[in-house]
Amino acid sequence: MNDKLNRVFEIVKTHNEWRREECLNMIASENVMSPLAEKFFLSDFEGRYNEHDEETHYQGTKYSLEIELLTNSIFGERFNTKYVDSRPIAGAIANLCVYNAFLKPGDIFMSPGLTAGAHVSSTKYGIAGVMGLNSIDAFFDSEKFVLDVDNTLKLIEKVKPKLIMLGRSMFLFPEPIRELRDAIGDKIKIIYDAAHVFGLIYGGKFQQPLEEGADIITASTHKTFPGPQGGIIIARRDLDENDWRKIQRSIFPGIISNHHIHRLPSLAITALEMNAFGEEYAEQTVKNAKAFAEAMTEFGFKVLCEDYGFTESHQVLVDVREFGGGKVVAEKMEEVNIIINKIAFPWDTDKDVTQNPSGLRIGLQELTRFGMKESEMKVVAEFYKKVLIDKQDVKKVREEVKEFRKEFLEPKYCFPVEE
Ligand code: DSN
Repeated sequence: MNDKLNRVFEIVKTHNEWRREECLNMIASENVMSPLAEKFFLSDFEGRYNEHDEETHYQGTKYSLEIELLTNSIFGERFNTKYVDSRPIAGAIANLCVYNAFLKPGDIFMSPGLTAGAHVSSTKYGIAGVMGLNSIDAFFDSEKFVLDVDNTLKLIEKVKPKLIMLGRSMFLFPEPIRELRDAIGDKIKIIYDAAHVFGLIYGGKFQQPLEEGADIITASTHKTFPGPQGGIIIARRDLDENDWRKIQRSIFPGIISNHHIHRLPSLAITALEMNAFGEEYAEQTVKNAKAFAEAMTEFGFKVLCEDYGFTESHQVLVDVREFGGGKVVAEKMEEVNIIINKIAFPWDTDKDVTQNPSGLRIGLQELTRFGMKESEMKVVAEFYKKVLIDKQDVKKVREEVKEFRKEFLEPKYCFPVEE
């Protein structure tokens, strides 16, 4: 067989075995779909087009339109709104579509700021910068790890942003949406980037942004919400019809031509599974994050926000400067098949984000999905201790990790697959 073709097969097989069977996957932005959602991920929709505004512009689209509308309706029922659009092909693209709907080059908007956890798309380094937007960082309380409302309100008064972006990629505690909304009135739009916590929100175990005063949620559909990779935009039910039209125009013909229809059956299946199991899954995820943070603290690690209960989300943040910094430690942990990523904390600089920042951002949503509970969190934390504090032999710990993972190979909180 052609060597390169052979290598393609090998890469996929080896990767699948490694990440699905031998690793503890703890990247806070990742997850796996259910077996049923995976089964329906590949279909003829994969190669088809359905560009549309109010009208479809291709023939052969009756089922692709139906699956899109059905998917939207499931989310619409959950969030009590008719304003759902599942066409954005990524969370960052959902942000782009919203920015493009409401802002023009030079406009000022407010976002959390990179080292306070903003997604790169909301900073000058990402989509906001590419669009020529002027993104001003809100103030952040780096002890409590929440937005500093008083100073941010003063800043809002001074710079008069056209839009406020809340929600973070480093995200421990809810945003003070209600406080902001009450203080600023309804003239400035509040957008909530729910990408990381979307599954927790869907499961009713994190704040409910639309009920608390946000106008629009953008999200990706594959983090704590364990669906296919993609994005979604959901607006409050009483959003001005014109504003929703601006968003939809921004989606098509603005930003997206075709919208990767093949992911929608899996997205719909995941949403239905989340209707059935999402509350339990979200609750266990947060419990596991807290249990993991406690175990890490007991083993001597500097876990952030101990005085505030460590976390209300799927994430745990650990200051690992004493072990060489976030990059060094994340690479070290990969040697034992524990997959995590480095993260910059508020006292780091923007440059540190890609260099060697202070911390680790550890997500517990995927281990939870495979059935781990609080008691397993202690075992997982102990692997960190063995590597970083006890400096045990890496090969030995890797074998222990693989052995431990073998007990947790089936995703839970999902429908069975009928053969
Ligand atoms: N950059 C991703 C994260 O890991 O948070 C989100 O897109």
